Amino acid sequence: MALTCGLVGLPSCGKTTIYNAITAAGAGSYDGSEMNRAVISVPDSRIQPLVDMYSAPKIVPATLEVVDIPGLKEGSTAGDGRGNKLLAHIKDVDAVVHVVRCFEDPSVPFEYETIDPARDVETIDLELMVADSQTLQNKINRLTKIARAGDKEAAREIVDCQKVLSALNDGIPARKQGLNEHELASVYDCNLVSLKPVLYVANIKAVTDEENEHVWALAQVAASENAEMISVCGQDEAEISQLDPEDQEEFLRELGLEESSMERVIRAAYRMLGLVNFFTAGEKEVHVWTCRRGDKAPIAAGKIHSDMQHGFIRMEVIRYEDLIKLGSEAAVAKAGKQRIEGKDYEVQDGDIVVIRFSPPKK
Ligand SMILES: Nc1nc2c(ncn2[C@@H]2O[C@H](COP(=O)(O)OP(=O)(O)O)[C@@H](O)[C@H]2O)c(=O)[nH]1
Ligand SMILES: [Mg+2]
Repeated sequence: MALTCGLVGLPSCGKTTIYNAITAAGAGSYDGSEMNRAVISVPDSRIQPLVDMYSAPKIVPATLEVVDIPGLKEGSTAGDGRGNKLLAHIKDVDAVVHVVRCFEDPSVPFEYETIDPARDVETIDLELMVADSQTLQNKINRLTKIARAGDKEAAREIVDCQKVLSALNDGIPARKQGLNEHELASVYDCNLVSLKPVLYVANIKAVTDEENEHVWALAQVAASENAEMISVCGQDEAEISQLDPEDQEEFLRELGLEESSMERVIRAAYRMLGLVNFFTAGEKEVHVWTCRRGDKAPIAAGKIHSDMQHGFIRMEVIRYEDLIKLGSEAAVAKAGKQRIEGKDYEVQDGDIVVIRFSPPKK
């Protein structure tokens, strides 16, 4: 159950190009109507030392799913069903990666005459908000009947939904409305697309463009909502992603990049979604698991198996750094650095865990 990042943006902003750069999928860029989907392994420099230490023959890395969602543009959510189908795909993602065209190239046709990141972001946001308005209105209509029958909870939810709806009508995406916990709970089942966290990607021609006016404009947009922006040389990096790993490193260095766009997107997605990696390690395999920062031990255990969550007894934890420093599990235990944690423990990035649980009775 990998988390999903959905690439959105105006036609010809470079979504498929960036998708290829991130996933090395080599998807065709010609016909914009296809939805592309790939699962990428999340690199983690701690895997190899663990594999060496346990002589594990198998590695299971954490994964992230990337979806290239085409077709969103001015007016696409109004009227016919096509826009709604698109939005269904956006509803499925955990995070939105909004690709914005920041390169000038008259030979690549675009929706508009000019390059204007703020306008492009607003255009896409408007489509998301139109869809969310419909979703909220439907919920309000449904709840109104229940509220009329005397349901107080429904009446309260209507108030929250109406507040969000009216801010949407004022042009404020749900993620920028500063919703409090109980307002969020009231709209939770609507799965609003304008509420999803956004990472902005400036698609640029060359690293030297990183400071061009368009990138700067997009950086302002991102800053205004405390979102992150990264710039990616879509075309170059899509080509590099097709090379052997060693060649990739060399070409990236030539471009002045330390990390590939895949690594940068993953890092940003991890920060945005508040994800941490924890491990199970043994002589059979080293397995990387992902949970949200703040998840308690039983929830994290549930990522491994639902029985481990429901029958959770305790979690035995050692820290990756301690294991590497001291050289073996036994040495870590001897140094008194193995911990026994209970139900309230919040799993930390770099924890190596063993779950003790009682299996369900047959
Ligand atoms: N010059 C230039 N062209 C690009 C760049 N990124 C993408 N393109 C081209 O722009 C066109 C549209 O890109 P595509 O990825 O298909 O856009 P999509 O419609 O958003 O999926 C393609 O012809 C790409 O080759 C770039 O950084 N520089
Ligand atoms: Mg495309």
